[in-house]
Amino acid sequence: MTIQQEIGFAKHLPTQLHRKAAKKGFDFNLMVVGESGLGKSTLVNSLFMADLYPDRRIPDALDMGNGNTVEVEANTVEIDEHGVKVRLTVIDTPGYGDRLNNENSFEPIIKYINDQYNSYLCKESGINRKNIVDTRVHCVLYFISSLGRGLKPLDVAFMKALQDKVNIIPLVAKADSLTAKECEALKETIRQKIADHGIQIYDLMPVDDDPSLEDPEYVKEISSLRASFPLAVCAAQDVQEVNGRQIRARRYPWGSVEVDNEVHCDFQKLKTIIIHHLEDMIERTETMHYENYRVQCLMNKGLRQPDKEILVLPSDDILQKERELQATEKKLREMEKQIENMKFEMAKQASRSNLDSASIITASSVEEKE
Ligand SMILES: Nc1nc2c(ncn2[C@@H]2O[C@H](COP(=O)(O)OP(=O)(O)OP(=O)(O)O)[C@@H](O)[C@H]2O)c(=O)[nH]1
Ligand SMILES: [Mg+2]
Repeated sequence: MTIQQEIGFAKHLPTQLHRKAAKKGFDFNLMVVGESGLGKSTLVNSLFMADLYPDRRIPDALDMGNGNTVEVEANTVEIDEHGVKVRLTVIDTPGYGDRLNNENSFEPIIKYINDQYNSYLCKESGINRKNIVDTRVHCVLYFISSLGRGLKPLDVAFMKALQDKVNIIPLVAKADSLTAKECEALKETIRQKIADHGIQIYDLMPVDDDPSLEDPEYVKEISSLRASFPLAVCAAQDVQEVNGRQIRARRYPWGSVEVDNEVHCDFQKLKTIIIHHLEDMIERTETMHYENYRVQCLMNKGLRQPDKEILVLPSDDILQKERELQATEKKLREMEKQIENMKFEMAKQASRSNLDSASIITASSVEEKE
């Protein structure tokens, strides 16, 4: 694999994490959510798969039946860059919005996210906690239509349902259908709506309170990325020849939209965020979102009434397994105690027999002297 084909995880991880990750490897799970036909499957394929497998033909959305994603589908690729192992899982979800009643569109997505927290919680309370594969969703790319006038009520409802569970990065999909001016206006409307509805989106790692303490390059990068939210993306799977260069582009009769060209869309910025802020997203998932879930679960197990909206109870067989694990752990602890007791008894006996032989020796030496 040549340098250009690398995704860049290794280069941007702090040395400490680099060394740790190099040894163990770590998981990063990225989910795409949004209305049907906005280009979710195409984007995730362009984002990583084509980089990793330049020679592999990734089926076009139209090659696969009618192209729709019909169920939550997770694909994992193992990336090894300069000894840093990343297990990257991309979770593609079915688009919503094309039904009259979209009430249940949330269900499979929220269920998937909760199920991963739940299984992590169960594994964490089991005996073997060392090699847990982390399937928790660390980031959701939320696709907003470029044809609308901002956020639809369903977008608002969806993002509100997700905001306490995952880091959301909002995207304007198929940005190639907008002029630069239209794109900026739509971004502004979306930013305004997000603020009006109090929706929590992923806030890039904050710079130090005193920006002069930070690396000026870093401060510049964060400010530029923040100002670009929601990122306007377009995607294409096919590699085209544009001006003698092989690039991913959408070709139109009047010209080409280059996916990786920063002037044409924010695709590169999205890649930068995922790569540079991966560690931060993993940490926030652990310390904020998973912690919320864990606390809710604990409260639900008897202390308080469950929060109906957030909680999905562990299923009966998972609870049963958890009970079995706890029983095994208890037995092990009892056995350990018994072994400790036996050791103690043996040591006591040994010291007693030592004492006895010592007193015999002393007695016999007294006799000898006499
Ligand atoms: N103009 C334009 N078309 C795109 C873009 N990305 C994808 N498409 C096209 O849009 C259509 C739908 O793309 P998909 O990737 O299947 O969309 P999806 O969001 O996964 O759809 P569902 O699986 O039904 O939710 C395909 O014909 C793509 O070629 C884009 O950035 N711009
Ligand atoms: Mg799809």
